[in-house]
Amino acid sequence: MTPRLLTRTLLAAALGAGLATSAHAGLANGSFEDLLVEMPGSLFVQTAAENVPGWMTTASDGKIEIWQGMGPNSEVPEGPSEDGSRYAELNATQSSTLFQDVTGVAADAIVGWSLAHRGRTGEDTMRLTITDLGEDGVFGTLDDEELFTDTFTDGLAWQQHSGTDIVALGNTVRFAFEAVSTANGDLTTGNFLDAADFGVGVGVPTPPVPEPGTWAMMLAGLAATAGIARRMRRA
Ligand SMILES: [Ca+2]
Ligand SMILES: [Ca+2]
Ligand SMILES: [Ca+2]
Repeated sequence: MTPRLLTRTLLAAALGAGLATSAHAGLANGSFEDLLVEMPGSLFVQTAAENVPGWMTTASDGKIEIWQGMGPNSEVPEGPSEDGSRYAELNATQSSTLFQDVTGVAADAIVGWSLAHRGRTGEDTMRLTITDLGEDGVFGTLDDEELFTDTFTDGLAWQQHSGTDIVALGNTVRFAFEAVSTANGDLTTGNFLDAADFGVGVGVPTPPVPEPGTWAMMLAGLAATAGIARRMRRA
């Protein structure tokens, strides 16, 4: 390996270690970035759930509402997304539940969840409910067991919420979001949701990213390595 290649390889390894993510994602399209309809120039779209991969709704018209942020310097009062460029509003046109049914979580596995939530015109409140569907795998029957439920009230800034200590029962699990209240009193306008995830390893604090000082030391070390290699080559 040439000195230059060695330096490059070490640098790539250092950067890779800093960027690695480890969370196992149980949700599909939890950040709402994947969308099968165009939304050129539009702020939001109310579209059939099948156009939003991974997600389902109890709304009788089957519609899910997806918004796209305009970036951190948005002129739009509703503002940018928390993750990527898109997010969802709970309730497109009617009060309903936005959900995913997750399979393949082993019995006794410790699972966690995370999400980002904010209000649209002021403080909005949403509820997250995680339900084991029981042996019949059907929601709303007697063998259902609620594993977790909580409400979150947030203002106009995105807030991260997470939890880590849910014990799975080994059946299909429903991960469900509902609007509880909105600042303007209309349940169909408010409660923005982004960056939702659920599964083993989700919600656990990620290993600390090296401090800027550490990076500087690592880069100085690499530069020294390259310098030694250059001197060796000249010798
Ligand atoms: Ca997103
Ligand atoms: Ca709406
Ligand atoms: Ca059931």
